[in-house]
Amino acid sequence: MADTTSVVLHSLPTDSHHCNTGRVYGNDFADPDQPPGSGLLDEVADAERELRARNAQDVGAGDAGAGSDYFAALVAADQKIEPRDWMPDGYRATLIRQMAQHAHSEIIGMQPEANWITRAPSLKRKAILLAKVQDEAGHGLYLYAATETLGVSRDALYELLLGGKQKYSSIFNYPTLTWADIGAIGWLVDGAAIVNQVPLCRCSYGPYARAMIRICKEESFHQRQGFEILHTLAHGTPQQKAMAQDAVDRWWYPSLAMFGPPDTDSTHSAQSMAWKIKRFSNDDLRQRFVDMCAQQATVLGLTLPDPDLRWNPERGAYDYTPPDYAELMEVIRGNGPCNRQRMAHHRAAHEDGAWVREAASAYAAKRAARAAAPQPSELTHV
Ligand code: BYC
Repeated sequence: MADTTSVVLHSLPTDSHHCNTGRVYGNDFADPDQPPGSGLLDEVADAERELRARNAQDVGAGDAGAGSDYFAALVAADQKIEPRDWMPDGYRATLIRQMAQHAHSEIIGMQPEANWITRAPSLKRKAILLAKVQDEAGHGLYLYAATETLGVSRDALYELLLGGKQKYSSIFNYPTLTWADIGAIGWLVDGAAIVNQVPLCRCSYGPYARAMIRICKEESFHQRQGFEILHTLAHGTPQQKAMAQDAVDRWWYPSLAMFGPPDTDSTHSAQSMAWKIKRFSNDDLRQRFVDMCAQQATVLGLTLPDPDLRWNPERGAYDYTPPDYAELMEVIRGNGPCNRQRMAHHRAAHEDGAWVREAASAYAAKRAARAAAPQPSELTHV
């Protein structure tokens, strides 16, 4: 392997400890061994170009008679399945499950970060964090809207979440104990999220792929802000550096677990990959994330809490200690450190918001009634 660290360091602005320029970290980081334009954001741009090109060659609405043949042909040709197209029940159910879980994760994911809005260390940090948390709400809304195209209402999805019948990502069941956790979430959690989500820009279901392109562009900013918080702390006082290291130590393994169970235990991967919903397996994406973070940690001046992390020239990847999958399963089952707190908070927020929903419905009904009523000009002609 080339000495990537020196290349990474080389592109850091040497006189700036704010470190918010250059293409060194997060999703703009391209492997120096690869040609320019091979970073994660470049992949998003490629997926967007491909999507537009494919739209231009749209093959038209599915013929109900052709049914499964037409669906299979679309998937094989890397065309997008649209809501109007015939699709197998299992494909629809898988998408609803994954997309709803994804939407719920964005919304529940606002909680651990919102915990620090009132205690952000400066006005600038507060404004950035506010914007980020609002972005997460926006991502949830894009994803709920995309899921609704599959014939399920947002209210129904909310009920499934509140009733514990649908999940959200395990990662949001861990507490944010210090300000450095906001940096670690941005760097590691948003970093893991984007590694997982960039391939979803090429998902076979059109509304999901399109939502993911927009989300990935925004996630890139999220990861940068996390990296920058950690970089600032890691180059601050010894206490600040220790706080940053402690946050990375606590968030590393839960972030690795976000990619799901190992491939051998993944129940949905094979079918989801055959349908081109998922494009890579859980373990392949986890490896990609490890390789990305191992280099970025060096730039931060922090270490990843894995004594066995080392470059393996034969595999062309880092060897690493996998997360504790038994812990992942416990968290998924509802027994993580914050599961109950997150759901209780979400339930209370939902109930508190009832008056907003009622007011919005009353307003919509009033507008509809007004639109249906005869206009004054029509009355004068009678
Ligand atoms: N947490 O067969 P598998 C964000 C479940 S939010 C909980 O491999 P699949 C952000 C899985 O559902 C990012 N459950 O499943 C927001 C399945 O259970 P069921 C969220 C998990 O679907 C705010 C079972 O385990 N990202 O970025 O093929 C602030 C077996 O797994 C988890 C997404 O949602 C987990 N970690 O693959 C900051 C991405 N892992 O349903 C950041 C979209 C597995 O059979 N989702 N399970 O009962 C995916 O890409 C896939 O669903 C997964 C799992 C890779 C997560």
